[in-house]
Amino acid sequence: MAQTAKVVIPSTKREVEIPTGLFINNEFVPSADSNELIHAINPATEEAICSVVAGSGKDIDLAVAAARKAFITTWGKNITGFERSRLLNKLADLIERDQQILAEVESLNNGKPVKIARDFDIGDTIQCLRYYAGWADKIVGQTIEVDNQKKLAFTRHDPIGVCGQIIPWNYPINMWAWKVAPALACGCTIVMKPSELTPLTALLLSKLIAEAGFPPGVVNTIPSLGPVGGAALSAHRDVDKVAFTGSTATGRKIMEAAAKSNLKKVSLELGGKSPQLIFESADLDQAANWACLGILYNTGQDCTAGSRLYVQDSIYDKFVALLVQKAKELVIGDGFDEKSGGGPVVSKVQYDKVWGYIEDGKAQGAKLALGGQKRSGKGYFVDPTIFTDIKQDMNIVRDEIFGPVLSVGGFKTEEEAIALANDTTYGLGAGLHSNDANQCMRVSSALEAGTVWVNQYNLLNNNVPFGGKKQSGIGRELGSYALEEYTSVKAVHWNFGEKLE
Ligand code: TXE
Repeated sequence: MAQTAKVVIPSTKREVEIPTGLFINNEFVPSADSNELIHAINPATEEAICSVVAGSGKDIDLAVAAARKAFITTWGKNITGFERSRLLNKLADLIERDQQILAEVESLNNGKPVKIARDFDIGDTIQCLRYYAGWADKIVGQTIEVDNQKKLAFTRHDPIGVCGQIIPWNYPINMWAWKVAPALACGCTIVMKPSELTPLTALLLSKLIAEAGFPPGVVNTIPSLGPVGGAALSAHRDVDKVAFTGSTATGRKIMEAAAKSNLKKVSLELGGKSPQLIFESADLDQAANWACLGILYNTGQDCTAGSRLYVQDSIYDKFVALLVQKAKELVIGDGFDEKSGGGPVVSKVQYDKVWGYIEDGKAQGAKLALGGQKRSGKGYFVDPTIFTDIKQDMNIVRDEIFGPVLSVGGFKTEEEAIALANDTTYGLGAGLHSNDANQCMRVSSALEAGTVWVNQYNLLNNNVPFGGKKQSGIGRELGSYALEEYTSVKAVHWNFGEKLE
């Protein structure tokens, strides 16, 4: 097939040339042994955008070999932190140059509004690359006193090696940056597998990798089906680490494949069923704004989506009315329509999954306070949906839905609120709203989650760690903590005076 596809952006009629091959050694190439294609779909119209090569297990082998060669020749320990920093900054500059085009292609393939992709997803991506560019020349070990007359020990934080990175479709560019930036800063090389649902921007970013001047093989990109390319990477014996964001079910498979192959290091950022608690002292108007952002941002396709909301009984009715009023204001529509605050869900599979849960909620006796009606016409649109009168054992309360569906329940006491919030197998995010500082401290300490938001929700910073407890994951991304995921500590014991008799 052709090595590029010409894609027309619906709003501007701009023609964008998208590479459609596998990216190995800074070149776009066909598959070594397969004719399979991945068909990218616009979820707002259900129309095909273009097709790209679907990599095979053999292609993963070739990409891993390229990454290994780069690791031991041009990258790894053969390049200074200063140079890695320069290249990361250069990449950030190129992404900034192409910010609008990348946002348009992201919107086309994922459905999210262009302005959100541009200002938030890609704005954050540029900052993430620059943040880790800052770290690249500051990755240092320790000198440890052993016997200052005769011996010394020191540590080196070596790059861990070749990293397999498997990312999802909800923030295709952003998840790419969260994985690529710390890995490159630490001196690792990469085989990236984007989601088969949203491969296009990863291919455009790969083009920028070559333009920035990264040596061939440092970053390789293999769009592929999960059970093919993702499974091959997780089971590969020459991959030193696999970093994954996606479902808990797939995370389990990846960890198993890592254990059964070469015990590669694994970091997992998985699903969630995050609670938001609204206490009676809270600023209700603000709390309602944050609660809406918590569940409706990215049409609920967010691993920290605050999908369970518990409200203190004394303010329950008032707060639910406020919440419904605010949630109604969000316009879900085509990502190229300026009025849209949210887009469709990403795929038919996701659409059917979300509607399956809405039907479950109705059948299991939850009360619909908003939404719950399908639209006619094309596109995988789901309007904001709020259920009240929930019970803890309902499917909508227990399972990750990954759509704009909120379950609201009540509580009397702080203890009850904490117990309800922690009653889940997940532990990714949690939020609380209260104007009682002591209560904020007590509750934030008791919530079982990797991230707790107090009087806000869902906002992250590149310099603050992010990750999960319980079945929401292992390891941390962002901040200085992510550097630990991509380095291996070597202790060197040095004898300069002790004689062995
Ligand atoms: O996820 P998968 P799916 C949740 C969300 C969603 C559900 C299913 O609830 O509804 O997962 O989505 C790759 N070995 N999240 O099916 O399968 C796959 O190709 C290795 C939460 O899309 O986890 C893709 O690149 N890799 C989440 C990536 O895994 C495999 C974001 C994610 O897909 C593989 C996305 C395998 N056997 C979904 N099978 C979050 N935490 O933000 C698939 N993959």
